[in-house]
Amino acid sequence: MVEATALLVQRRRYREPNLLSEFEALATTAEYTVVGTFDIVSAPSAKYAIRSGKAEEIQTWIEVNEPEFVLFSPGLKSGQVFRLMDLWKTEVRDRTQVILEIFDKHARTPQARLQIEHARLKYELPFERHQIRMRLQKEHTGDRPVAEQIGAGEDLLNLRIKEIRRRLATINEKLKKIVQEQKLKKKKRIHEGFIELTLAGYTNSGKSTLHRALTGSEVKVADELFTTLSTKASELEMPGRRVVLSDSVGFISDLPKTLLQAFNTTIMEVSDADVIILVVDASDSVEEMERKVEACLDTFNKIDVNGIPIITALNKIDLLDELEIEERRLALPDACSIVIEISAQQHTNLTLLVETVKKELPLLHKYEILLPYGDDGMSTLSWLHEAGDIESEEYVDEHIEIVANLSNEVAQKLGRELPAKNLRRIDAK
Ligand SMILES: Nc1nc2c(ncn2[C@@H]2O[C@H](COP(=O)(O)OP(=O)(O)OP(=O)(O)O)[C@@H](O)[C@H]2O)c(=O)[nH]1
Ligand SMILES: [Mg+2]
Repeated sequence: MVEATALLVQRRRYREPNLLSEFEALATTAEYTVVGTFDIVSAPSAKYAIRSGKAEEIQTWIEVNEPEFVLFSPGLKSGQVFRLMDLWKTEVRDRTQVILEIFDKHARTPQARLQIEHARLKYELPFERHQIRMRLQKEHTGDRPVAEQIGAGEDLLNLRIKEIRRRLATINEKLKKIVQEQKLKKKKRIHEGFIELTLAGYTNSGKSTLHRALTGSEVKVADELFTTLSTKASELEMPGRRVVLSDSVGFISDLPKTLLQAFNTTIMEVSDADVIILVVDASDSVEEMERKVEACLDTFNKIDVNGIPIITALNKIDLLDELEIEERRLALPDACSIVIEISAQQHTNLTLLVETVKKELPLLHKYEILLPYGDDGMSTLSWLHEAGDIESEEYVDEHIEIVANLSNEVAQKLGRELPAKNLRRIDAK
């Protein structure tokens, strides 16, 4: 990690939102100390990404203040990075690189480590290509004919590209295996009658805090961006239901393409949910909250969560008064029709949130179940106590007679274990 001083330069078009404070949060999370900022409103230019006049103005600032790095948002082309470094005599990194550094710092699981390596290799390739070409141009003074030298350089480049391709293939292979294992685990959970509840939302909105509050898990919470990179599923207590709650990677506007590709499978997991809890940070300004909710809904559209019920948890209300909460509630788009105001940190309204989730879950149906005495019957009974909502339990001559409300998944699992006459649905169909 860096711990170095940095100047932030943001270029955006007229009407594009000012994301400087978010860029600053990214830089701070990546452990830069921000010593200055420029917000340049203009169309992109080819040479420096900003107009030459502006680039020179920044150069003067750099000469006076001597930051160790210049961080540039949005992403830059490799040629632009090198030209700006030449002009400013300072190391230049773009937003993608900063996000890569954060992901690198936070990647704990083997899956996240592989995903980040994948993203980094893809990101660095054009830079390497550019660097090798530049070196060749400088070395043209040698004895050998230029064409021969360029040929040798191209060989070097091809070799490096081949090497990267090979490594990418190995990573993909390893990731495929991890995803297969996860799918197997998931299949097992569905088979056991678990319902999937997933936390989604912008990075730093409080998903992990809510996960801890609801499940007692030990997932990491921090006032940083992208603290969580891999999915963690834990059981959530809900009488009559078996529910797992998943915490996962947060969303951000304009997530660089290389990272989107690398983390695609993790992000896609949201679309497997039975119910989504969209965690929204209400402590942001109304405009900022709207922008972030929009970015989340965009991501939902991309990964196709059509038809999955969404419950919006308007989080961090401990930081607001009544009026401010109402303002934010009103600003939420139509897609957020079910809204519960919560404070994950103070555990405010969490029971109401769970009750609301319960209403959105697939319906329970009433069954009469006849369980035989003996070990098998007893182990099914103890499982039923967790997986179903038992209304009565009577010990009669040949079996235990149970009336319970069951989800379809649990009833199906029971149907696989018991003869048909021992499981009968008794509510109106
Ligand atoms: N005041 C207040 N702070 C909260 C609340 N919920 C979360 N936070 C704080 O918000 C910050 C981010 O919380 P996390 O739970 O790590 O957020 P996250 O959505 O998991 O973030 P990433 O994993 O980085 O995407 C932490 O500093 C939390 O303490 C809340 O209800 N009230
Ligand atoms: Mg988190």
